[in-house]
Amino acid sequence: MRLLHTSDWHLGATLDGVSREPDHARFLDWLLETLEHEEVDVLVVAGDVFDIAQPSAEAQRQYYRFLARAAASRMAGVVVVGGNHDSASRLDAPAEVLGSLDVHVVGGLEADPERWDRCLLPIRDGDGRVMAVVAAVPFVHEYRLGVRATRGDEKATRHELRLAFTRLYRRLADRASGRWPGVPLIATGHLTAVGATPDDYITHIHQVDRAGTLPASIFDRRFSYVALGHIHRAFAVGDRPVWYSGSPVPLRLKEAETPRHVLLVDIAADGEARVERREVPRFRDLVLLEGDRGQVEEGLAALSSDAPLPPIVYARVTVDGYDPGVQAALQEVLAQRDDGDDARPHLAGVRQQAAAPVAAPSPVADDEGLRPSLRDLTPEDVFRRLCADRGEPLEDDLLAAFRDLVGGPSEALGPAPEVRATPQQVLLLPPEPAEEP
Ligand SMILES: [Mn+2]
Repeated sequence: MRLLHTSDWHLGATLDGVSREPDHARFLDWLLETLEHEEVDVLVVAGDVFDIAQPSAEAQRQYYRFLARAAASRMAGVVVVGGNHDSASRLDAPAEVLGSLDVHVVGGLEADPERWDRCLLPIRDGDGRVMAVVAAVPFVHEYRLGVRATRGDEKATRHELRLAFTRLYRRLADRASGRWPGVPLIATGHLTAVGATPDDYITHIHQVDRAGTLPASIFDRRFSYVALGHIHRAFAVGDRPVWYSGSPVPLRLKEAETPRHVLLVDIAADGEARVERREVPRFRDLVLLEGDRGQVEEGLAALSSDAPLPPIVYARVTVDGYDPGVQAALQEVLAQRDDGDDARPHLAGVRQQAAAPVAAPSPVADDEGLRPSLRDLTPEDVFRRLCADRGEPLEDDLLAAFRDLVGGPSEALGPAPEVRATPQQVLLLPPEPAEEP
């Protein structure tokens, strides 16, 4: 039996205002061709189908159109589970209609273990024989498993979390092997397992385990293969047939640095799994231009790409002092290019960085000069950044007026240090791509 494992599509995603809809359209066309060409029996989508819990009509249309085409193919079935970005109930809503098309959706897990059997999906061949059973486990918050963070005893809580997941997968393996003896078992999951690197931007989707890593041992050994989602890079977890497929469309600059994959998995009748990475074609370049203003302008003028969609460009311009003309100058370089409107690169983010590090700490820049998440900032921090970006001196009476308006001094970070924005400290920051894998 042949399975194709993919995850983390994030349909509806944008990158600094640039819609990735054309990227996803091309990926889904390619995926359908690959499913056909490779004679795949089952497609498994391991969560984060959509980028946000309330996806646009356009993103939903893309999803349903794909499912309709997949259902019309020779495949025996499609399995879709919810990720941390998906709304479990929204994904589950059309489950019955989709089920009649052999598209099996499990958006969320019920709290009652008696109802977990819903996750067990027998995949039948043309003769109605069960080829394999998929234990379709979506993203599961620990409270669903009865795990609570106990303050002061992290080790015990972590142990409890691992135990809870181990029990979940063991129970599903018990039930599946009881009902369909001798049939290969496959599981899915949307969680953070060991093996991620800092470049993978792990987010801690479980409150009780800030280390964020679950070992491969939580997956019962009766599963021939475990298809994971959440981390956006393809790799095996330990030496078990437990894999992340990664995101097929690079959703941020870092992801564009490594090839994107789907995984083709052959499962023998005895349950032995053979995994092959299949590289997804590059539909668009995400480009970083670094240097002084002249170098970046030159780079932008000379930029070429053989990918079918126009590149998305980030610029990091080294400046001696804040240069208010950079953005406009780069836009002008773009306008001078002779590509048609459809082929012109998108300038997604322009950041200025001081040539020499500035000694005084500033709320504008964090340690690495990276843009902190908006949720780490107080309204006052944002106001200070705005003033700094615009070169407005932040006088005491202006600050007082601002505090008056928003109702007192900012609280989240305590009293902000007294800082006057000097040009060297100003960073024009590109909105970085989505925060979470
Ligand atoms: Mn994701």
